[in-house]
Amino acid sequence: MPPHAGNVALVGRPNAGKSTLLNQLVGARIAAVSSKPQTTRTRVMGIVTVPGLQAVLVDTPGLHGPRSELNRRMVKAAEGAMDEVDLLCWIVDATRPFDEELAARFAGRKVVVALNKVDLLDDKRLLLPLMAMYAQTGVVVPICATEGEGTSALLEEWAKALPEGEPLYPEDQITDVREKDICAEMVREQLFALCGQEIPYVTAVEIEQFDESEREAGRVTIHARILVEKPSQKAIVIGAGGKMIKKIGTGARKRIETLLGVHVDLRLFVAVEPDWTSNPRLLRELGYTGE
Ligand SMILES: Nc1nc2c(ncn2[C@@H]2O[C@H](COP(=O)(O)OP(=O)(O)OP(=O)(O)O)[C@@H](O)[C@H]2O)c(=O)[nH]1
Ligand SMILES: [Mg+2]
Repeated sequence: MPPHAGNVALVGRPNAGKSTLLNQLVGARIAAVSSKPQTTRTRVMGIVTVPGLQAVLVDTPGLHGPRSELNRRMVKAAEGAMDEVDLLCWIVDATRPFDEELAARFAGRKVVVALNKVDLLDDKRLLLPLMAMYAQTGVVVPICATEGEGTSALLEEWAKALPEGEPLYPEDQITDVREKDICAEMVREQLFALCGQEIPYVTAVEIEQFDESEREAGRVTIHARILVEKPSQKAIVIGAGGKMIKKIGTGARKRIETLLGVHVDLRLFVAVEPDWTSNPRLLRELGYTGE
């Protein structure tokens, strides 16, 4: 069979497991994952190369009803990605009822449906009626993104749906996201994991310094600034006696060290920027484009 290659957008509702699937397929943690919805804010690119297929993946923010300017840009980033790809892979949470609204929205598009989180279904017979409903939209493949189950069947369906073509990227390249941007995502992931319900949504992370001058010697120094909207939020992120910020730093440092393969000296600073979720200039500087 001639090789197939093309662009695939991972789309769906917030929290369906899009970023988990991206990380699983590229074999590294390049996208932030959390149990809270709206973790992903921008497009994250990953590359999967297996015999006969190279899929260039775009992980997108979940499709949701936008409230703030930041939310609006997130949805726009997802919609923009949808328009530019050869194939949509709709990631569905199998524990949720059939999603009529998105099914209608994707009608007429080339779609493969990944029915995710099947490990959470006590009774696997529940899968059949769901698969039948999603089959109206595209070929359905049940998967468990956290364990990687069903992913080879998914890649086979992608290969069938993508045009014939030679790989565009070297087979060992897994992303074109800058290391610096992945590091910011890893700090943001810790904010989602550790900071309660409100804080993740009012914080952003900016890498102020990424010093690789000692990389050969096995050391990289990173300074990251965590933006919040109010002084009270700054106090929460820092925590009593600096405990919270320390935890965030330790968690993020471990992930970044795994990614870079060197010792990382990570310093975190917290700054109040009252209107960062609505200020176009700040949003642009933070990489949230889509005016
Ligand atoms: N049990 C189980 N949990 C999963 C599976 N896939 C993802 N999850 C969990 O679902 C939650 C959301 O995963 P994400 O990958 O962040 O979801 P997302 O679709 O990228 O979400 P947004 O970026 O907010 O749109 C996390 O807690 C994951 O660990 C799965 O196959 N089984
Ligand atoms: Mg995500």
